[in-house]
Amino acid sequence: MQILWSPSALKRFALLLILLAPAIFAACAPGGSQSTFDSAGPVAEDQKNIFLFIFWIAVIVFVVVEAALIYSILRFRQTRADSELPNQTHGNFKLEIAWTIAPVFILIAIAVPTVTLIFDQDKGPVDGRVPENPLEINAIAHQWWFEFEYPGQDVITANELHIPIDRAVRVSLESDDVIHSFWVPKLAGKLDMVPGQTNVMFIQADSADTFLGQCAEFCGEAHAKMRFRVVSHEPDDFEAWLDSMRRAPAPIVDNPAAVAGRTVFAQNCSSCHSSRTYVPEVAQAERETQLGRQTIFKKAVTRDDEGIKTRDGDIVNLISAPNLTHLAVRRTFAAGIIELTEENLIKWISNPDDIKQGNWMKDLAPIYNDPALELSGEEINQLAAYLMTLKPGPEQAAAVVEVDPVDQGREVFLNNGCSGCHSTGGDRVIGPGLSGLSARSSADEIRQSITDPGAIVTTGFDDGIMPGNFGSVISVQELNALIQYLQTLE
Ligand code: HEC
Ligand code: HEC
Ligand SMILES: [Cu+2]
Repeated sequence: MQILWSPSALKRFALLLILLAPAIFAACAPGGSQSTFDSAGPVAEDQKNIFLFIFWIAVIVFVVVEAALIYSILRFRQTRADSELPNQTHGNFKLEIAWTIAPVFILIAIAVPTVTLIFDQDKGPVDGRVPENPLEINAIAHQWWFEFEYPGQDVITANELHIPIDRAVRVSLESDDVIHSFWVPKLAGKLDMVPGQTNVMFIQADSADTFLGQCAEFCGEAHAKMRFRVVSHEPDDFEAWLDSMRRAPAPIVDNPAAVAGRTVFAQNCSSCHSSRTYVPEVAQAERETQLGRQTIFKKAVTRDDEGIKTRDGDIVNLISAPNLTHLAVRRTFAAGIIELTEENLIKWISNPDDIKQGNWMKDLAPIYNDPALELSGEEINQLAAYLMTLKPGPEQAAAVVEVDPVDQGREVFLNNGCSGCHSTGGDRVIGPGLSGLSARSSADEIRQSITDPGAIVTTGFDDGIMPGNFGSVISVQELNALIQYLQTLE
């Protein structure tokens, strides 16, 4: 210690601090993309103003106190002529009253506008006025990504929140696992996302722009890589975005890799990732589907060479996961940390840990734990090619082109993970091979096998393996097409 804090070491330390100061203060630069000083909406603006008000009061207090201190040090310092202690006084009634009362007034001056603003912002984003037509959003935090639901609109997305400008957005914050925090510095201060409790906050954007947001509460290994984007649009563009999210992707043409990738996806990815919430019924069932996945995940207790397991030793291979509907129109993925390109998707699927250490996909997806299921390089390329086709197709009007129901049925079969358990030939996979189905079952029996699999259980197979929710996630029209397709399997 002696050596470390010698006067010359102290001097060097001070010099180091001075040299580092610009780097430290750079964090306060108003131009930063997450700077609270560069507010972009009324909520953040009011919060910034109250901060600046308190800041300037603090500056005045600082200057007054330091000035008194420096004055006293200089004016009353000991000189050579002083050989005795100065007059000792105990207490100065007037001074003591003054420095007790002054802080009380300062605190009142700070508390009144602060508390008023807290109550005001609870009601609405502008002057405490209750907004007439706020946009309702549910934001649900997961380890380590964000789910965004537009209640009543049948739209759900992940990691990219789209909002209209100049309109109040009422965000209900929830969490599916641990405590997270929702923070878009340019739009509003942060608020915790707590499991089992809904916190509500308003945001509002002044201009069409993209704002960076992030989780601001330590929530586990990949917390630092849990980000999101808020994209604000002119009102018409926002409605167009909502509509586009409800349109099916265009059929894949002239892209054999993507067609193959769709089957690989159905077999290896669709258990955790929804990709069809453009169908209203699927969107309405999505939250429940996610909670179902999460229920399985919450049974996880141990980990060994084979993977993560329940108390009974069953492998856990499900968890709520980002909705990939129209993934290809997003700018980033893996919760806002990497640009969305085909190359980066290949990197992600090859080893998600290379991009985001700690993510649950790597730990739980069977393709990384069961050597028999490992994907080939070609399959990974096909998956990426397929994911890049996931974007809204042409407007409904243009899409009224007649589709062959058998073709549509084949799509429904591939898109719903049926092919993960059923071959279209005679082979038994997890469920029976479906060739010759029409010879053994009527259309109504097939319908019942799909919508209520427990009702008639095929001999030689266990009940309760085929998911029971297809009746709610496949629309009536799609179901008819699916049955027509299954009847063609010879
Ligand atoms: C066990 C469940 C599970 C399976 C199976 C699974 N994933 Fe994931 N996936 C996740 C989770 C959880 C995340 C979120 C990771 C994060 O950001 O922390 C994710 C993230 C992603 C993302 C980024 C999405 C976004 O919005 O940021 C893509 C793309 C993706 N997975 C593709 C796939 C593909 C392709 C497959 C099949 C080969 C697959 N996943 C299989 C759980 C799974
Ligand atoms: C997780 C695996 C799994 C998935 C996914 C799955 N099934 Fe099944 N399916 C089974 C099992 C197991 C059986 C046999 C037990 C039974 O009848 O419930 C079965 C039975 C059937 C039968 C009756 C077969 C017969 O020979 O009589 C039909 C038809 C069927 N499934 C269609 C579908 C369709 C269509 C889908 C996709 C929408 C689908 N299944 C998704 C596992 C699955
Ligand atoms: Cu978090």
